[in-house]
Amino acid sequence: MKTSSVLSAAFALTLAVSFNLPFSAIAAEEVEKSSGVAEMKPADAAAMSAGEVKKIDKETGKITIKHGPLVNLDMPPMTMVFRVKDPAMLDQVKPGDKINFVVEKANGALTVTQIQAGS
Ligand SMILES: [Cu+2]
Repeated sequence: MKTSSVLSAAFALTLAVSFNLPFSAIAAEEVEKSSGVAEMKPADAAAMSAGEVKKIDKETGKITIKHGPLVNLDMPPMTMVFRVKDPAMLDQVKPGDKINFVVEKANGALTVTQIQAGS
């Protein structure tokens, strides 16, 4: 071991000992704070909605989906028409498909930004 390593190890040890009490106090406080956040849901899970494709209109870039509750838009289940962000998304699905999708409000229009095969 080089002299400098020994010195920095000794310095680190000194730091650890001298700050031992404050560190313990901070750690205990962090545990208390985090226990209150445990029930939060991940944002991604809330944004993904379930639905069934009813109709596809490739010419206008629109899709009709019988959807479940849209949590992020505070919308109850219904059948409605959405725009799609990219017309190529309409090639991935066909009427009758069960899907999971993400819908966002873009320029005042409800737009489907992601589609995945659902179950
Ligand atoms: Cu709706």
